[in-house]
Amino acid sequence: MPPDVSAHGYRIDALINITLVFVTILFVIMCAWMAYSCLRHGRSHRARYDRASRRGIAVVLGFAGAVFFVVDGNLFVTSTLELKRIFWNFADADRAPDTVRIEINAHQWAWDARYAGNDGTFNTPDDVVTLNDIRVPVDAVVLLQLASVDVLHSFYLPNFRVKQDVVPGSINRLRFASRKLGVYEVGCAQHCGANHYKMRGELTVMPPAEFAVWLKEQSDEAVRVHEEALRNGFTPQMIERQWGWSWSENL
Ligand SMILES: [Cu+2]
Repeated sequence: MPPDVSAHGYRIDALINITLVFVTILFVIMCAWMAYSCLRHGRSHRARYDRASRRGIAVVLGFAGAVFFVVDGNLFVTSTLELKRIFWNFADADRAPDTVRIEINAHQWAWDARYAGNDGTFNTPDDVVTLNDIRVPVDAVVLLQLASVDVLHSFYLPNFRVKQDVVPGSINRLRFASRKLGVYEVGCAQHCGANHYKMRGELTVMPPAEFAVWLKEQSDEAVRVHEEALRNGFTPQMIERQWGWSWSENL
């Protein structure tokens, strides 16, 4: 996996690693058991069908049950708790004062991103709209609302260990926080058509001050472009970047 640069990705990695340890231990036990059986029973006697004793069946079921309980049980309990506390805890992210909110519009085959702009309100002419170019300040909690205009896509940030299906007709959410400056891949993790492989974007993690300057400049530019378009006879409905929605508070 690519390096983890998120605040909570280590939780996912820890879960994968501990599962890998369990599976490795089981694999070694199985191999040793099979090797022992082959050596012990090789040609020394003829194979024969054997109905196991009640005790034998109980031992096998007990062992299988214990494996299931420990390996799958750990996966289930840990992931359920962490989804509730962190990854799907959108209420806390929405309440935090410095949360960065972004609307993502997926389509074949690109990611549009929308920021509220200088007025702090979505779906207004000063919104900052980008194509395959998402920028966030380092260390801030980022809350996304994701929509699709055509087919199923999946917003995937491998370096942040988060992934969320984007479903036509509904708005899904995703939260993450970055802890390292850099440029990271945004991928689509659902096969969404012939050019699915091209559906990639960049997530740039910036110093907060630089991010604020960028957002302000882009918002001013958006207003200028909007007014120019109107002067040139475009109606607001004709302007391509007019796909936003009011930030949905109750999802
Ligand atoms: Cu896609």
